[in-house]
Amino acid sequence: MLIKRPDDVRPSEITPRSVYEDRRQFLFGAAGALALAGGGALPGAAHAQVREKIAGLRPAPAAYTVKEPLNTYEQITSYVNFYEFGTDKSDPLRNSKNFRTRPWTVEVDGEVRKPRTFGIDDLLKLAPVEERIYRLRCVEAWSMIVPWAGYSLSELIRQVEPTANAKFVEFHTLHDPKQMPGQKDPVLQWPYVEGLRIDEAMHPLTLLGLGLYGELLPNPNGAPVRLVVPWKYGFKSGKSIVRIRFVEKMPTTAWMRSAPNEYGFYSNVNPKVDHPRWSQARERRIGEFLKRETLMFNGYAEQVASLYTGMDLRKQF
Ligand SMILES: Nc1nc2c(c(=O)[nH]1)N[C@H]1C(S)=C(S)[C@@H](COP(=O)(O)O)O[C@H]1N2
Ligand SMILES: [Mo]
Repeated sequence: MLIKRPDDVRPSEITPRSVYEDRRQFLFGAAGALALAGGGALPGAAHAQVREKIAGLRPAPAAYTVKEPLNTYEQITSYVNFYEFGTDKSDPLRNSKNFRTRPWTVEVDGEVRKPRTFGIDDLLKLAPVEERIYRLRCVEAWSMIVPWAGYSLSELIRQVEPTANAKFVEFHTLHDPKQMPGQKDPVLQWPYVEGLRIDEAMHPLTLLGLGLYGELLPNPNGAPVRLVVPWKYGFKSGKSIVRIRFVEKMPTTAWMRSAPNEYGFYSNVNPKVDHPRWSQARERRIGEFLKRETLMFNGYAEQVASLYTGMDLRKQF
C-alpha cells in the first residue's frame, strides 16, 4: 500500500473567516506595515522554525483566490503528506524541525535558452509575491483551504526562455537522506519527481509557492520553495524543489513509477474517475464532519478545462 486510504478526521475548529479578515487587515493595512517592520509574531502554534514574514505581500486578483473559510495554520502544518519526513500525517512537523532551507538553490535547466541557478532570495524578489487562497484536494479524499504566498510559475519560466522542444517540465525535490529520514525508506523512488505539461506549468494558477499565512513556508509544507497546482491532486505539487528541468518527453513521476495503475501523469481532480481503491466523488474538508462533493478540476474548471479539450480524462487520468 502506497498512499493510505482516506481516513476519518476528527472535526476540530477552523479559523472563522472574520478572524483572518482581521489578520489580513493587519498584514495589508498601513498600521500592519509598521507592525511588520517591527517584527511582531503572528498568532499560531509554537514552531521550532523561525517564522519570518514575507515582505511586500499583496492580495491576489479575485480570479486567483477562493472565498471559503480557511483551515488553520495548525491544521495546515500538522496534517500533511511529505514522505521525505515520514508517512504519517503528523510526522513531517516533528521530523522537519531542523531541516536547513538556507542556503538554497534551484537549478533550472534542460530545454531552455538561458539555464540558470536561482538562490532562494532571488526567487523571493523575482516577481511580486501574492497571497492566493486555493483549495487543496488530496488524492486520499480530504481537502483544505490554504492561504499560500507566491506568484505564477510562468514568471520564472519566462526568464529561462524554454525552447520549442520544451514540452514538459520536471520538478525535483531535494534528495538528502541525512536531513530527510523518510528517504531511508524505499516507499517511493527518491528523489520525489513530479511533472506538468508545459501549458499547465505556464497556466497563471500554477503557483511557485514561497509561503503561507503571510510567512515563509513552514518546513512541513515544502520550505523554502514548492509548487502548488490547485486543480490537480495534492501529490502533483512537489515540495522543497531543487531542480526544474524542461524536457521533450513526458516524465515518469515518482507516483507513476510506484503504482502506474493508480496514479497517472495528469491527476486532475475528477469526481467521476475513481481511484482503483476508493471513490473520488466526495471529500472530507479537514475540520468538518460531513463530506462534501468533489468538484471537477477542484472547482477550477472554468479556468483550466480548455487545457484538456479533446482528451479522454478517463484514459488520461
Ligand atoms: N516532495 C514531496 N512533495 C509532496 C509530497 C511528498 O510526499 N513529497 N506529498 C504530496 C501530497 S500527497 C500532498 S496532499 C501535498 C500535501 O502537502 P500540503 O498540504 O503542504 O500541500 O504535498 C504533496 N507534495
Ligand atoms: Mo495527497
